[in-house]
Amino acid sequence: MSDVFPVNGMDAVVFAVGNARQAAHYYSTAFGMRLIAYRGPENGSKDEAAYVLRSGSATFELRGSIRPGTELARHVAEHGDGVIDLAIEVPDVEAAYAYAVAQGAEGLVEPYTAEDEHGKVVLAAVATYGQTRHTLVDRSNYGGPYLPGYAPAEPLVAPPGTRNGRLFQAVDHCVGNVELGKMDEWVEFYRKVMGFTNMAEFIGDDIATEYSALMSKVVADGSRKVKFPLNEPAVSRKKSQIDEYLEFYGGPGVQHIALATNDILATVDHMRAAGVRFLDTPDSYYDDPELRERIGRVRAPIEELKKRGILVDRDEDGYLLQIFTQPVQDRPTVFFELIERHGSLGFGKGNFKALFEAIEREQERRGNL
Ligand code: TYF
Ligand code: FE
Repeated sequence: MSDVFPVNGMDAVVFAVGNARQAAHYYSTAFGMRLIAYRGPENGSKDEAAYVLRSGSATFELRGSIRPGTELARHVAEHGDGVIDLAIEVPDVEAAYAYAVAQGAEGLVEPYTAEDEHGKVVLAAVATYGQTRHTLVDRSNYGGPYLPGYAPAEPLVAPPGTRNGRLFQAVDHCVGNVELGKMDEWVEFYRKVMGFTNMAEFIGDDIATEYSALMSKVVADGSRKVKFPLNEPAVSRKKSQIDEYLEFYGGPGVQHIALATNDILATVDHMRAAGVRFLDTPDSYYDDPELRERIGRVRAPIEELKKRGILVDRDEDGYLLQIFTQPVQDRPTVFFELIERHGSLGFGKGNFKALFEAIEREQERRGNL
């Protein structure tokens, strides 16, 4: 079957932040990312400063307004720091945009070509949940550091002292929170507009009412390079973590970005030492004989995982190690996940109970449960 909406992978995750200069410092020191490009008043950008950081194939762009009254300043005032764009690399922007809009997507930016001495990039954008967008990017004829208009930049700090000088190598998945009752509409949006299909992993009614207080489904492109889980709050005994997000973000938006690492132990050690806080996992998780039996042998001693609070899940294809940060800004909104996959294509279904209990302990500490 031919792919109606071929994609090459995630292009960049674009953040709107209150202070891009300081955010660039945080993602450099704490996440081990390398500054590669910059756009600001020094090179023709009157209203914004933007810092582009890279780790392996993962690219983050951090954008801050340098004046009052800009669209970006308003976005940050309304939502706090957050993700405004999950950019997707596609082989043919014109075709992808035309297909998406014909299938009912709201077009935000018509296809156009940006050019400089490094070549050409074709760009367009469509709207998704909340104030979030998907920019569609074809950079196959471009050799510059990021996009035309951005100057190359030197790293802010020395790379982390890990084996390959980085803490993660790719964006594994990007999760969106949508309003109550809207999850299936957004699943349908990605099916219609991008030809994405539902992956097997989901949190249905049964799990939701028992402990998770959310429902979740995962959509992915045909090649599984781009994976977008979607959450909605569930009506349960407690206030859903998704309601807390929607209240503090001021509507739907990106909840977490999962970063793929091949040494989660070293990554967690570096990030913790740099001041990143993670969700705690009680010792009972590791001492549960049923869990020990189910996960079998993994590449590190359980004691080492326990020390760091790293979770383990196993399915028919293999296993994964994962851990979640606390929210990374003042508002209880966006957080990160670190994931080390060994065959498993899942999202840690076996950890949902322990994970959601940990999230609820934090919600309670914030007085939002
Ligand atoms: O992406 C996922 O599905 C997992 C589990 O609020 C998850 O990381 C799902 C919902 C949530 C936190 C984590
Ligand atoms: Fe996740």
